[in-house]
Amino acid sequence: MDAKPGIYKVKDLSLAKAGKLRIEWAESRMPVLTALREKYRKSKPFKGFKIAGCLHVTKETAVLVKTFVEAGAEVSWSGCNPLSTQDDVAAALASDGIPIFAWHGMNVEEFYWCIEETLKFKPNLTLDDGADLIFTVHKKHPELIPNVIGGTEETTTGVQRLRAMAKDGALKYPVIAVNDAETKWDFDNVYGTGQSTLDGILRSTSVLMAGKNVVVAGFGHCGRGVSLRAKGLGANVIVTEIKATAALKATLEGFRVMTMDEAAKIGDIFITATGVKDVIVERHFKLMRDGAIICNTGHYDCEINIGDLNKVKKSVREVRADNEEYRMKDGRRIYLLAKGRLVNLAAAEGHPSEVMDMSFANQFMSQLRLVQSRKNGSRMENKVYDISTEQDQEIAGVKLRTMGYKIDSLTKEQLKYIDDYSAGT
Ligand code: RBV
Repeated sequence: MDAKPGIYKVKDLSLAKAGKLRIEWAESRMPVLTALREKYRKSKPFKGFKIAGCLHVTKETAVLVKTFVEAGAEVSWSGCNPLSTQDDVAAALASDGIPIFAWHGMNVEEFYWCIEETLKFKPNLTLDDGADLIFTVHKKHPELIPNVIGGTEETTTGVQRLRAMAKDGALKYPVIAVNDAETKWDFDNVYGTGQSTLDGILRSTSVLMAGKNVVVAGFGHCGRGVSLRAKGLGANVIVTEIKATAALKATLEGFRVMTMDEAAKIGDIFITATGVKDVIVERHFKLMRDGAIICNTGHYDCEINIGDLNKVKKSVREVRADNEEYRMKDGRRIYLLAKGRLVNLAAAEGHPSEVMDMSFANQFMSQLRLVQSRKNGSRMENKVYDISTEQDQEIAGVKLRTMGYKIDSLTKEQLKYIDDYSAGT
């Protein structure tokens, strides 16, 4: 471990060179974020503001962090999952003098220690993926709250919890729900999760997807993306759901819908994408075929009940990186990927840079909105804010342009027509 107290703690600083190359590669695929960097490099709107971030330390996140720094911010960063840190990227950030506390394979105590380290510089802004940082501020460091202008949240589960906090009056500063932006969840959650989840499964198993019964638990944005991509590789996709409308959508996309109790008997690969705990439990493990592969792509590692799996197992051994074979008492084998943590980040590299480009442009612009609200004295309430339609359209517009596409725009007459309620057939 390489560490400088209060400045960084990463696995191995000598990985910095490799990390820099990886970050450069991501940067070359992230034109929206780099355009924002160019735009604010001179004016430095974040000058004098400190951002504490808790978000997967990946090559894409590094591009975001460097963009904040170029725009004048002071940052301090931790990863938001014990298995998602890319150690070479963490080393590269540390060697650039960015306070970073993250390494792959940390335990839960170390995870919270890292968050605590990032809070020592008394941030004005928090940036979360999964809300662990903002929960720590609220529960353990209420003394920091008067200093905080607001925060942003990257993912579905985090936003859900923050909305619950706001409803109970427990949220003590404004938060912007980056996840709920159209340019985030209709892209990152669908195509990002779809591709990176299969990437994680393939890297840790190298199995043939064609012809497999792939059971996807949850048909939200993420589950839909995973289902579509698995189908594209020739899998027979089965969806399990608890929400009637989502299940109905899955059937009309051509997927079979059934309960997990039924699916457990026939699945070859199980992927949880629900945001809820105990989706696969003891009785399901008892029904599974020999050789079944199970993994999770939801934010927390509680969707597959690993305590239950340990209860019914006879032995366990690692057979490949991120792939553990659980042998049952009756001799069947079940393969658990990435210890039930998000397989796309733990066993692969997370979502591709092109899609994180839009998610992180939303992060940047939302943090900027919080700073500007402070500068112009407009008071934001202690609630969860959505990002604006204008921001979504701006980000999508820049993305399209950088991809080389042009679109039409409405004429004055067409605009008038849309609002004209006297017009009929
Ligand atoms: N996620 N980040 C990456 N490559 O940096 N990949 C996925 C990356 C985010 C994604 O936005 C999702 O909402 C969150 O991880 C789940 O923790």
